[in-house]
Amino acid sequence: MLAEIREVVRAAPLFVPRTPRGKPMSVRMTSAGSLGWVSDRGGYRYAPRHPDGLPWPAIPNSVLDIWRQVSAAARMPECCLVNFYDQGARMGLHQDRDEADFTQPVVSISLGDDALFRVGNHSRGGKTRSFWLRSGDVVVMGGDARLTYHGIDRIAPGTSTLLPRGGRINLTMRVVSASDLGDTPAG
Ligand SMILES: O=C(O)CCC(=O)C(=O)O
Ligand SMILES: [Mn+2]
Repeated sequence: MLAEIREVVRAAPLFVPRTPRGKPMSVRMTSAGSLGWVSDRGGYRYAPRHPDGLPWPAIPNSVLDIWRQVSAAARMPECCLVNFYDQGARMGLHQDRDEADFTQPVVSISLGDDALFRVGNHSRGGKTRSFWLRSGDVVVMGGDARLTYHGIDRIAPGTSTLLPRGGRINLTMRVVSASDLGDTPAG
């Protein structure tokens, strides 16, 4: 899987996304699939091309195999977002809600250093729980958990030897577009 992700990053280099207010995020990211997640002054959205203008590479088979094994979903993912965390990177609490079909799960794969994953509620605030995600861990955010707030407080440098220069890769597979079965609300 790592070799396939390296191919993705060769074709679609990691970039530093900016929040809609212009603040650089601490993770570097890229995507595979027909749509990739991007963020800049234009807002959070899925786009058919990398910021450099090239189409995103295909989602690797090893990654799709995990989706098939754990998702029990009728649809296949259209995006595999690739996040790279170096020592100081984190990701604030957020919901994944730029997709049109919340009946489909988000499936996350962790590779490399351990990360402290925080899970909250369906709205901001309230009690949260934290878990260490280790290399090889897979998290399915589906059903009632599809829209829970989540984030990464920090990574623990030096806890994995998978990546020669350390750090953490997180892959999240997402179904982005509305279902064409007509069983979800229009829009
Ligand atoms: O790095 C992680 O485990 C979570 C990533 C995430 O929540 C996201 O990319 O939306
Ligand atoms: Mn997320």
